[in-house]
Amino acid sequence: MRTAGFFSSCAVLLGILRSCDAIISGSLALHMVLPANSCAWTPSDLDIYVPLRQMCYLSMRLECEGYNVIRETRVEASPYNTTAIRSILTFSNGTHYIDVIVSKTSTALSPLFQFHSTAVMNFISADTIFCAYPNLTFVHRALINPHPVYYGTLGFKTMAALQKYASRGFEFVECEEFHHLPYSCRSIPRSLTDGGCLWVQISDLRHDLVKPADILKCLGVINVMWLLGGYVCGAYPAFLDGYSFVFNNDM
Ligand SMILES: *[C@@H]1O[C@H](CO)[C@@H](O)[C@H](O)[C@H]1NC(C)=O
Ligand SMILES: *[C@@H]1O[C@H](CO)[C@@H](O)[C@H](O)[C@H]1NC(C)=O
Ligand SMILES: CC(=O)N[C@H]1CO[C@H](CO)[C@@H](O)[C@@H]1O
Repeated sequence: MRTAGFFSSCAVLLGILRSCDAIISGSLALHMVLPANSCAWTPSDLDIYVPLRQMCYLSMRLECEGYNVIRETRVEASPYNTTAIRSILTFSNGTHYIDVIVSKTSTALSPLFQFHSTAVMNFISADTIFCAYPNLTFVHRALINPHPVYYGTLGFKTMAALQKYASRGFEFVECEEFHHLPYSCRSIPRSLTDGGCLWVQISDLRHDLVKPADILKCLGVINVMWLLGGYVCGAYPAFLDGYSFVFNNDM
């Protein structure tokens, strides 16, 4: 894993992820998901997602590695955008920057399905690499997540993010072009335990196979269900509102 830039070793990072119930998402996770020969860019940023209860511990671990908070942005939700993100902390050691995205819920996973497109619905945990739309992502295709685009007050930021992935070779496609593939239609609900998700174990394979259910338990959830929604395929102007629901033990 290309983390040499941020920590003394990969083991340090995986240890932090494990002890803080945290995940990596964003460019680095996408980079890990794509086959090496199809990926001409290298990620320059590290985004760590963490649940609120582990934020202090994560800060402490990062400080031990020479990183200090240089900026904190609180994210306020409005009635039209119900973001799962509580705040974003930027850490730096002078030369390297790490964004820590703190979720409001009991799991680091909840912001994932509010991202701008399927291209970034991937994560790395201490044990696994996960991809929500492997059929699309592997061929550099992505569906736009309508909710942040239509309701996000940060429309221009979302557009900039989409532009970034377009410049990295992603083509944003219409649902109709791909919805014949299983689990690739915006109008069909998905869940972390359906057959469309790809899980690749990265922890020591000499040990027992780590099942997705165990990984989810470590990350504080039983399941997440989501629907991208948007204009229903072939039924314009019917509009389906997207959602993502987190199921956890506290329910
Ligand atoms: C920040 O951390 C990286 C990785 O450990 C290291 O290579 C770099 O020199 C550090 N920067 C400073 C200013 O210490
Ligand atoms: C949601 O709205 C609030 C306030 O209107 C804004 O600060 C925040 O950035 C928005 N979030 C997104 C994801 O657009
Ligand atoms: C065409 C294609 O890539 N199909 C794959 C879609 O994803 C499922 C489940 O991950 C695979 O079994 C298919 O082969």
